[in-house]
Amino acid sequence: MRDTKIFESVERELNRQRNNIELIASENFVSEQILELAGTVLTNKYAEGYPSKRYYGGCQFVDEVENIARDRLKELFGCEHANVQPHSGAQANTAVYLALLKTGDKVLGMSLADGGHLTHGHPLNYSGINYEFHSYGVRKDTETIDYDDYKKKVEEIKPKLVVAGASAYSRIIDFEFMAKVAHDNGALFMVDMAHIAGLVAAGLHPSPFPHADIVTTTTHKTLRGPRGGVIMCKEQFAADIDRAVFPGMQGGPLMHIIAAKAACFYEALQPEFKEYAKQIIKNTKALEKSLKEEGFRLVAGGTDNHLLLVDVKASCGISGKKAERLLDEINITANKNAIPFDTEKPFKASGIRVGTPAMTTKGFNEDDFREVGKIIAYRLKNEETDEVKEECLRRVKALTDKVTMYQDKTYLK
Ligand code: DSN
Repeated sequence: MRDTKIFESVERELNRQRNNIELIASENFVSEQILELAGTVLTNKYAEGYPSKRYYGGCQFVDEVENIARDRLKELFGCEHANVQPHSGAQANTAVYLALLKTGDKVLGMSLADGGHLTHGHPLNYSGINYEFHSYGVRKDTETIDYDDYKKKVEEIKPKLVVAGASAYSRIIDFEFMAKVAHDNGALFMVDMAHIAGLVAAGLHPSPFPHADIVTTTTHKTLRGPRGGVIMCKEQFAADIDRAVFPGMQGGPLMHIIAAKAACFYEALQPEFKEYAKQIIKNTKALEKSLKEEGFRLVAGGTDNHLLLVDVKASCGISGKKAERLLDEINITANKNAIPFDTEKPFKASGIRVGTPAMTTKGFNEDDFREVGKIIAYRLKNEETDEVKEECLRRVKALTDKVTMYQDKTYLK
C-alpha cells in the first residue's frame, strides 16, 4: 500500500526546492542520474567490509561500484588512498580521530565561533568530549585566520593532530603554511575541505594535497553529490583509516549512496564541472558587490569562495534569526550564523550565511545574483509590511521563473 502521507510531504519539499532561491552555502542540487542512483536497488544489499573482503555473499556487483567510486575519487584529487563509506562528514571526521588518536590526546582545530565546525572540537560534540581540543581562530581586525596565533598555539600546545577547514569562512585557507607548522612540530595535519571540495576539484582553491596527511569531505556541498562523506589519506594511514570506518564506526555501507558518489566524482571530472565552479565564484563576487553597494557589512570584507557572511546586526540592526525568517517569508532560504566575536547567542546570531552553489547549479548568473543582493537589502532594510513582502515575492518569482530544476520528471509517481 502506497504511503501517500509521506509522499505528500516529499512533494511539498520538491516544490520548495523548485520555487525558492536556495542560498544555504552547504546545499546543492544533484543531477538526475545521482538522484536515480540514490534510489536504486543497491539499498537492499549488505556489504560489510571492503571490495573482495566482505562479510556477505553476493557482493560482486557492489564491489564493482565501490572500486569505481574509490578509483574516481583518487583520480579527482590525486590522493593515494580513498575510503568512500562514511555516511556523513561528521562520521568521516570521527573515524579519522578514532584512527589516529587515543582518548585525551591533544588536538588543535578552528573554533566553531570563528567559522569552524562542531566536529572540530566543540565541547558538546564527540570530538570535544573525547579529546583535549584547543582552538585557533580569526583576527579581530581582519576577521581572517590568525596564522601567527595558530603557529604560536601549535608550538605551545604540541597537539598530536591539527584540523584545518571551516564551515563559515569566506577566504582562502593557506593549507601549505598550516601543514608546515604542524609537521615542524610533530603533529599530523588533517583538512576537512567539505565546503570547498568542489572548488578544490576544479583547481579554484589551493588543494590540501599533498600537504595534508588526511583529507575528509562531504560529497553534497560544492562537490554536488549525494549526502555523505569520504576520507582520503596517504597510503601509510590507509589500513588504520579503513579499520576505523569499518568495523570501528560503521556497519554496512550505503551502497546506493556509494553508487551516487561514484557518479558525483565522474561528473566532477568533466570539463563542465570546472565551468560550474568558476561560475560559483563569479556569482559570489556579484552578490558581494551588490550587498556592499546596499551598505551591508561583510565579515572578512568579502569573499574568495562560494559563501559570504553578512553582519545583519551591524547593517540593519536585526538578528540573524530575524533575517532568516524575513527571507524565508519571501522564498529565499538562508541560515542565521554567528559571526566572529558575536555578542549574540548562536541561536539568535548577528549574521546570516549565504552561498551561491545551489543557484549556480540551477543556472543563475551574475545579473541574477546582483538582483538577489538587492532583494535581500529591500527586505531586510525596510519595515515588515505586506507591500514590501509582496514586492519581494514578485521579484523572487521573476528570478526563479527563469530557471528550472527537476521539472521533467515527477520523481514521485
Ligand atoms: N552543517 C554543515 C553546514 O551547513 O555548513 C556543515 O556540516
